[in-house]
Amino acid sequence: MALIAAVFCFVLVNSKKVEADYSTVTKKWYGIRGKWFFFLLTLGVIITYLSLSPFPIPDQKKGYQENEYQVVKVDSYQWYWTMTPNTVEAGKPVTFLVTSGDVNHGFGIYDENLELLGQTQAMPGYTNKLIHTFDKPGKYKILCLEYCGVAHHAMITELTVK
Ligand SMILES: [Cu+2]
Repeated sequence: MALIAAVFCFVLVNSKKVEADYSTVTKKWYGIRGKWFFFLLTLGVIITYLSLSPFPIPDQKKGYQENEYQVVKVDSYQWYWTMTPNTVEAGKPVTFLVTSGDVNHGFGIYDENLELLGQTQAMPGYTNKLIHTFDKPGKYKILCLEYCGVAHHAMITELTVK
């Protein structure tokens, strides 16, 4: 109670102090603030346009017929993946149809150096489509990107690209 009274008195005493005259300073800087706002707005619009214009990333559909796609059905569960088939060909686009049988998972495709090549969400009751073309044959890893429980880290499988 004494502390509240002390804070109250402190605020009361300090509220009666006369503030310095900042009118010349505020007038100058408020004018600059308006120009600065429009500069940042313009910069934001330019950066947004330049960064979003190449979407979708990458445009895999160019140069392919609809029947040239290899389709891989992906199901995810705590804590494993099922992929049918789990072998695809290099140089031909692969359509991954990704869903989940329980909770949300993250479907991430990694190369041998564990660099992320593509990813999408694996969601219960919904099928997400991810199109990726593998440039070279090899063993690719599928890791979960969304924390989904105690064995999330062990949710790994392999995709063979011939
Ligand atoms: Cu997970």
